[in-house]
Amino acid sequence: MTPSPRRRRRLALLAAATALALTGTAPGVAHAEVPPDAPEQIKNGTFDAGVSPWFSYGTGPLGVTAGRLCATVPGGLANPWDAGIGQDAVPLKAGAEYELSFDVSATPGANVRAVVQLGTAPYTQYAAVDAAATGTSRRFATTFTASEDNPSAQLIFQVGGAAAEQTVCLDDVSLRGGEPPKPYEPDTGPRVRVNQVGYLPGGPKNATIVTEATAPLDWQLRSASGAVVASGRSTPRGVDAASGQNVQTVDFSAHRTPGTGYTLVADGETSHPFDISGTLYDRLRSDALQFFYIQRSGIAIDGDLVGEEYARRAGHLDVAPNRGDTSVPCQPGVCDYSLDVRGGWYDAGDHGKYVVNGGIATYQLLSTFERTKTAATADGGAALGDSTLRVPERGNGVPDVLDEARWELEFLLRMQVPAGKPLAGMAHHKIHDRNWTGLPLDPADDPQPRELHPPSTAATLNLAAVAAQCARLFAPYDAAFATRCGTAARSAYAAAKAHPAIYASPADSTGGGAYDDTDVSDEFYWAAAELYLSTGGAAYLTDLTASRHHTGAVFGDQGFAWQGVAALGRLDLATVPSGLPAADRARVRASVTAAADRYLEILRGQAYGLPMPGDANSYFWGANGNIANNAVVLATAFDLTRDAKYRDGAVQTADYLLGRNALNMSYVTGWGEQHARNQHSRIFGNQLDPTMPNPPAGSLAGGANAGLQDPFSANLLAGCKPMFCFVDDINSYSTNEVAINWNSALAWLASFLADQDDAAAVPAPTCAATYTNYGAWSGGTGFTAQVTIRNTGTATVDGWTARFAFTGDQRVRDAWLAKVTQSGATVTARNESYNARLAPGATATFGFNATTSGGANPAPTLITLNGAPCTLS
Ligand code: 9MR
Ligand code: 9MR
Repeated sequence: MTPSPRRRRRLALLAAATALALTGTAPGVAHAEVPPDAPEQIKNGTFDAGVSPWFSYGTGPLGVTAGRLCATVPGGLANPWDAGIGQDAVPLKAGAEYELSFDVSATPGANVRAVVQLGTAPYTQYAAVDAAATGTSRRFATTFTASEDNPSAQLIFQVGGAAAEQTVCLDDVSLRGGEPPKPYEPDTGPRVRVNQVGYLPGGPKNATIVTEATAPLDWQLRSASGAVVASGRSTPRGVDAASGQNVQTVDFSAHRTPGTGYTLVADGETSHPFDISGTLYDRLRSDALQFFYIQRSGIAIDGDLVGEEYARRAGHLDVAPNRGDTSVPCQPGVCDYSLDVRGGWYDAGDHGKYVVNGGIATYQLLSTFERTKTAATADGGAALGDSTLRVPERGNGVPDVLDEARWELEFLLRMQVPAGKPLAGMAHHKIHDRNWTGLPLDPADDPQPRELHPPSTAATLNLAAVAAQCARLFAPYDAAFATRCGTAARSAYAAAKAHPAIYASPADSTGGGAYDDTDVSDEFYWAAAELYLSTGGAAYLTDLTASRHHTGAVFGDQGFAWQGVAALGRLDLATVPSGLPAADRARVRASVTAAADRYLEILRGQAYGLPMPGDANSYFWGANGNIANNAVVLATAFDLTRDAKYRDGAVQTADYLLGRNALNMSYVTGWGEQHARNQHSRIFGNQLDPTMPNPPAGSLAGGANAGLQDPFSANLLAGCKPMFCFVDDINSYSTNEVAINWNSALAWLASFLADQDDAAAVPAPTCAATYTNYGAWSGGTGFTAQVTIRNTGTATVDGWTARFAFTGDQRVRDAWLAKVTQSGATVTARNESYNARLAPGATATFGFNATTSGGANPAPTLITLNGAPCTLS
């Protein structure tokens, strides 16, 4: 980093004041001349970018204090080299001249030996400086000529050997000389960029060629045997803003034949191989969902379920050295009680648990399930039923995705301030370690004290929203739990209204992330929407319609994430049946398709085909989650309209995530030829400790982030074009972390994609249906309803099954004119022998009595006949 004017002044003063300390003691080497503009070889020698890439051994943890790198060193070590602070990968050129210089202090005082050496035996020494360090920082220097080439030498400050414990601090460490360091060049493989997993037979098939050519190029699609099965000419697209590359695009959608091992050849390059198949995404759905079990806190991860490499002890159940989470106190001064906040998912690569981010992730798992009740292609939800995931709850009669969501819901409920305490009903913003821990670290080995942080309005509304979802979705499976969720949702919402502006501090980011947010109007909207959808309560309808978010622009170009959740409310109001007045509902739905149209426009403007603009502001921390969420909006527009262009947009988004991008990188572990596998994680620490696993298949990396907010990427990638601002290295937490909210977006999208099968042409409806509720019985314990279906096709239907789902705990008690069964909230009606045949234009009617304990009871928005959706009237 360029020194600030203030820092430059400080450097000049220091140089003048400490000239006497400048000594040249390189053994056996004549003093050399180093020109003033000689290149710097040390990375982050000013510590402006934090600790990375500096390491230490034999010392306390490294930290940056007042701009200097400091560590404590135990007294009484036998040798100088028994403790060290250093940097690897320092390049040396034989015969080149170098100047090594640095500021050092040691309190109370010690000898520090700076050595440039071979980092492994025989530790060949290229230069050394002995610095008598005292409590006052002084500058030392030496010059030397490198005796050999070494692309990866080590600079080490040997800090052991003093009798007393020391605090050693370094600053402005510099090694100037030799050749300018080579800029990092990622290996991006073949210049023809495809979805490395593959394409759906009836879906869009697009690729991008990186080329110097400006005129159209010939392309060939080859089968696994090498036979050319399709060919054509590419479309020049000029220089792509996001990548800075000159590119052309290929559209081979017309080739629909399933197969494995296809390649695309153009401009003398052969793409990574890919499949054309209608089952591509089936396992991605379960992989992406499986991530959550492996991230669980407070339960041993069972290797028999997910493979021995992922087996681990339960984390944070107060078994030493853990110091939480069964009775966690607040930060000093925040509260006078402790809470049992065991369970939940670890948020990301750290061991923190945050209500705000837990909220959106839980919402998306619940929404993945709820979609099975409202979307025609979800086909009644068999793929998301019980025993579809490898979780301990499989076989309990509850869909596994709900079991997984419940693991977090139970934690979120525990974060609510108990009755009788100040701010009762609010939710604590987060619970995490008092200080940051190093990597890797098995959760069960975390020795840090755990602390509850103050309640916040945002966290409280996240709890209200997902607890409300919980109330309606769990009602058919576990009435007691649903009731507990409903009670928590209402009390949290009331508490948030009573305390509408308690914000998490942006500065509260020691030992955990801040997740700060000072605009909670969107959280209010989302929570009111979910409560309305579950209860039908007029007060919630009043609140949500009064919110500026109800009619405002909630689907921005850059998508939505944990901080802006109005879109979650809007999506659910568009899809979940409710009593929203028809005109308002139509407007809500139109807002989703308008957003989807905008995302399609953006996608068509990007030569890599993603629904995200190409400027640096669109590549930010966790942008892959937002990109997936824009695909969720596209997918929802398809579910609402059955217009294939929206489905195609969602499918193309997957292309970007799975390899059709500037880096030729699949961002999903285990998927594609070249995939991210070193995401920042204390659990999946394989890159640092080979006995630990890589992230499991189906883990989504945060993705390219032009902000480069971690020192590793800041050093390595400075100046990168937005789409190149990513590195698959565990140190790069701002480009390459795992996180529950990114995987929940992937899981939702993957589930949608899996449901599209071959992505064949969408057939016109061949039935119409009416659902009539004849009203509640006196006492409100049940109601009577009737469904009429009409064959609007041209062929006779011989034998029919009609299906729809209730919103909450409604249960069919008895039925007539069809054989009616119910599983969860889903009702299946099969014809009787006397009404099995429906000639074109013919109708059949059946009716039922159902019980309910209350809550919203709207007419379903999806009724299918033999699996195909009917138009509703
Ligand atoms: O590991 C932490 C990661 O989960 C967070 O996203 C990130 C930002 O809050 O911080 C990481 O922790 C680093 C901390 O911020 C600074 N010291 C080094 C920590 C480990 O890389
Ligand atoms: O996803 C979060 C991103 O939007 C923020 O810009 C970033 C910095 O505040 O924090 C991200 O969240 C991290 C959290 O603070 C700590 N756990 C890891 C999360 C993912 O990196």
